[in-house]
Amino acid sequence: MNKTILISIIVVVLVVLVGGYFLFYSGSQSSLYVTNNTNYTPNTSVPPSTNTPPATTTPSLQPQNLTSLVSIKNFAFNPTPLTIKVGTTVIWTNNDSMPHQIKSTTFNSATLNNGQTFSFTFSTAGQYNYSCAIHPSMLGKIIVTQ
Ligand SMILES: [Cu+2]
Repeated sequence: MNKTILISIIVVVLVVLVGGYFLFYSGSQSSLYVTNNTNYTPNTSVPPSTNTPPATTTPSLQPQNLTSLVSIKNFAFNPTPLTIKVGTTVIWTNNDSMPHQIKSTTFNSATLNNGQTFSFTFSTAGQYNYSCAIHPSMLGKIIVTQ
């Protein structure tokens, strides 16, 4: 009878040991899956790179915010001709002590005294000739491309 009890105890101990071994083994397996999950984590951190498309959206907004400057100095427009892209806003600044007034078939400014500016946004491609309403010999040209 004592031998039977001893054998059954040994069997129980073996079952516990084997069971524990399998538990540990499966535990180490699950820890392997955890490291796999952490390997997948960088993939889920890839979506922040989808923040890049907004960055490409920003440049598409920038052309609409483009500005070009034309200086009016010594009875001349500078630069002229000026080549810009559609959507660009041109800002003329009168740097002469004399007043000037931009005149064209498309855009016209008020009389610009020294330091005053006039701006016009070109939304259609084409060539735009303009002059000074006060000094007709002052000629300028804006070339608007797509
Ligand atoms: Cu003028």
